[in-house]
Amino acid sequence: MADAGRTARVVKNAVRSAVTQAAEVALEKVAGLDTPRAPGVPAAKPPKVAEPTKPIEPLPPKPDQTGPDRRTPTGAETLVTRDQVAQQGKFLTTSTGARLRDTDHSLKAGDRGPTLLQDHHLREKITHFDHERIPERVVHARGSGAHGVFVGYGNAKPICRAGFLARGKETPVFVRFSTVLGSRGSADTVRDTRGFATKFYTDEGNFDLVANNIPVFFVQDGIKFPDIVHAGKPHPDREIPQAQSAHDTFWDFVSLHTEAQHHTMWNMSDRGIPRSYRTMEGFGVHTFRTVNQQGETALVKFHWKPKLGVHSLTWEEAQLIGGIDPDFHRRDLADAIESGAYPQWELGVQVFEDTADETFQGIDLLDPTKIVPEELAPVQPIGLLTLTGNTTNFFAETEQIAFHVGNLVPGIDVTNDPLLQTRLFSYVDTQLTRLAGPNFNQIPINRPHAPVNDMFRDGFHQHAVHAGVAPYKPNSLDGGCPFHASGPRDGAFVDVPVRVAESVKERDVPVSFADHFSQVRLFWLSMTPVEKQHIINAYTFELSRCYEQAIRERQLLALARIDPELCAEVATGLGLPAPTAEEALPVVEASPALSQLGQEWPTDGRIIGIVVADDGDLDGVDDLVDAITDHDMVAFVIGPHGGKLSNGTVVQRTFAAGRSVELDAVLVAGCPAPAPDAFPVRDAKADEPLAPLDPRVRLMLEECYRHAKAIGAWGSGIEALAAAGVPVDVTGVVTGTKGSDVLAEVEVLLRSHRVWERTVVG
Ligand code: HDE
Repeated sequence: MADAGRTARVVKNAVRSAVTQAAEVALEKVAGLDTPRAPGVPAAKPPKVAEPTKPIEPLPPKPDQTGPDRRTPTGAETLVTRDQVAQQGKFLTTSTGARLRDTDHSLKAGDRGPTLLQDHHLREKITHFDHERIPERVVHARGSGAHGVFVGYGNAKPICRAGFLARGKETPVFVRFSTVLGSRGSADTVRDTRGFATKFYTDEGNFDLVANNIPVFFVQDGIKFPDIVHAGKPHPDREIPQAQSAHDTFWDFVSLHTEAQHHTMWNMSDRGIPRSYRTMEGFGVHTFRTVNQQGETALVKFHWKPKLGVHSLTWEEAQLIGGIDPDFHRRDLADAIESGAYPQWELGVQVFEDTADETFQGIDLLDPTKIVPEELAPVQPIGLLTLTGNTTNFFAETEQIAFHVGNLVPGIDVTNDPLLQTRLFSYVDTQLTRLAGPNFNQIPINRPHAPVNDMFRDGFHQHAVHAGVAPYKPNSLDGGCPFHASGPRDGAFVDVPVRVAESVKERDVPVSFADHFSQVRLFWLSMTPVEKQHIINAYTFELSRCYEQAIRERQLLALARIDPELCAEVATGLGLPAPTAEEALPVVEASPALSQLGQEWPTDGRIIGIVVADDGDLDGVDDLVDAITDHDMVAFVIGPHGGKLSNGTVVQRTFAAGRSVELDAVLVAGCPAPAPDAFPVRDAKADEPLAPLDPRVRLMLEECYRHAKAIGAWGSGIEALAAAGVPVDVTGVVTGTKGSDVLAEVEVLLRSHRVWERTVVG
C-alpha cells in the first residue's frame, strides 16, 4: 500500500510539473511580446513568468496611485512614508511581525494526519479571512473613488467665510461616486441616481458635500427614506431585480407617493444613465445657509459642473455594457486618472437672499423636490475640483470612507429642509454598524487634517493614545484643556441663530410642498425631441417590466398630470388607454439649461476606435494614434488578432473582444475579411463567415451608427461601411481620402458628444 501511495504521488507530481512547464512556456511567449503598459495594468512592474523566490522589499504602488494623507488619528502630519503605512519587509510574517517559513501547509500530526489546534498561524490566517467583509452601505453600496485637490477662486467671500474657498487655497479631497440601489458587485451602467460625495480635508475640519447627480429627491421628509429605498430595492421574496427600478414595488410607491414623480422623471431621462462619472453634474440638493465674516447669511444651492459637459449613454449601450464591462464607470475613472486626463468640475452656487419665508420667486427653498432654474438664478463658479490620484487600496479608502452631511466647517450651515434634518442623524448612525464602532473618523481615509481634541474616549478600534485624566469639561486637572473657541475669531463653528417661528408641534408639511407636478412638467418641457423620446422609451420599458396592470394604470394617471403627449406615447407602448388629467396642467416656463444638447465640449479622454485589416494599407495608422493621443483622446486599434499587426502596430482590441459601446467614435481604416476565429461555432457574434467584412466589425459599425456616434472612413474603409449597411451621405459619417482629414472632422463632431441629428434608439 505504501508503494502504491508513493507511486500515485510521483505520477501526480509529474503531471503537475508537465502542466506547469507548458504554462510557463506559453507565458514566456506572451511575456516576450512587447506589450505596452496601458492604463489598467495590475502591477507596478510587469511580472516574470517564473515564480520569484529571491526576497525583495514590497513593490511600490503604481505611479497613478495615492492614498490617504499620512496623519495621526488626531489630525497631525506624520513623517511616515507611503511604503511604511503599507506592508513592510521582505519576509512573510504573522500579524504581530514574527517571520514565517511556511504558509502553504497546515501543522498536522503526520503528513496524512489531522490538523493540530495548536497551529496558531493557520488559526490566525483563517480567522482574519473569515472576518474580511463588512456590511455594505444600505444605499450607494456600489461606488468608486479618487483623490484630488480643490482650489478656491476666492469670489465666494461676500457670502461665505469658509477658508477652503479662499482664492488659490488648495485643499485635498476624496470623491466617491456611486449608484444607489445595487449591491457592491452590481453593474455600473444601470438606470439609477448616482452619488457624488466629496470630502474636503480643510484646515478648519472636514467638510463633506454628499451630493447626487440629480438635483431633487424622491421624498420631502427623511422619515419616508426607508419607504422609497424598500420600494426601489429588490423584492424581498425572491431578491430580484438587482440594481434597477423597473419593477412593481418601485412603481407602486412612486405612483402613490406622487412627490417622487420629479426625481423619477430625471431617472427616466438620460441623466439616469451617465456616460462617465466625468460627464456628470453634481447637486447638493438641499438649500444650505452660508455665513460671511460679518455674520451675514445667504441661502445657497451647491452644483458641480463637469468640464467635459453632461453626457449620457443610450439605453441600449447601458444594457450592453452591463454585460460586457460591468465596471465601465469605475474603469473609466481610474484609466482617465492613470493616463493623466484628470477629471475636473467647477463648484458653483446659486445664491438666494436669506428671507424669513425661505423662498425664491415662489419656489420653496426647503422643498428638496424642487429646483431653481438656472435661468432665474445663475450658477456662479467658486472653485475647481481636479481628481489626480487613484486609490492604492479600494477597501481602505473607497469602502471605509465615511461621509456625513453634518461634517460642516465654519461658514456653511444647514437649513430646516426636513430631508436634510434626517440625514444629519442617519450618516453617523449607519457608520456605527458599517465600520463597527464609534471611532470611524480615526480610519486613515477619514482622518481630518485639522487638530482634533474631541474628548471622545475608548470604543472599538481606538487608534489614538489619549493622554491626560480629564476628558470632561469643565476640568482643572488637565489645566482646563480643551477650551471653547471664543467665536469666529478663534475659527469656531457658530450655529446660525436662525429665528424659529412660533408654532405648534405637529406632523405636517407647508402648503407649498403639495405641488408635486409643476416642476416635473417644467423638466419635460425643457427637453429636446430626442431627449423626450428617450424618456418615453424609459417609462415604457420600466412599466412594461411591472406585472401589475393597476400599477401601470396608476402611473399613467400621474403622467397625464405631467403631459398628455408623454402619457399617450407611454400608454401606446403599454397597450393601455391614455387617461386624461382631472386638473388643468400646470403653467410653467421651460429651462433650456436642463437639456444636454446644444453645446460643445472638450473632447479630452474620449475613446476613438480604429478598425484595421492586417493585410490592408496600414500606413498612417500609427500617425493617427499619435494625433489622437496628442489631442488628449484615447486611441484603440481594433484588429483581427491580438499582439502586433504586420507593420508592428500594437492592437488594443481584437474583433472578438472589442465592442462598439466602449467607443465614442470609430475610424475605419480597412475592410477586414472575416478573421480565422469568426466562425459561428466559436463566436456567437459571427454568423456570416463568408461575408466580405468580418461580422464582428459589421456589428460594431452597425451599433456605432445606431447609437449616433461619429464614424469616419477612407480608402477600403469606405467599402466596410457599405458592407455594414452604413450610409455615407448622412450627418456624422465622414469619408475622405486621408485619415488625418477624416479624424479632424470626427473630432469636431465629438464636441457635441453625439451626432444628435441622427435618430437615437432607446
Ligand atoms: Fe444618503 N445615505 N440619505 N442621500 N447618501 C447614505 O450613508 C440618507 C440623500 C448620498 O459614497 C448612507 O454612509 C437618508 C440625499 C450619497 O459613502 C445613509 C436620506 C442625497 C451617499 C444615507 C438620504 C444623498 C449616501 C448609506 C433621506 C443627495 C453615498 C451609507 C433623509 C443629496 C456616500 C452611508 C458614500 C449614503 C442616508 C437622502 C446622497 C444610510 C436617511 C437627498 C452620495 O446614511
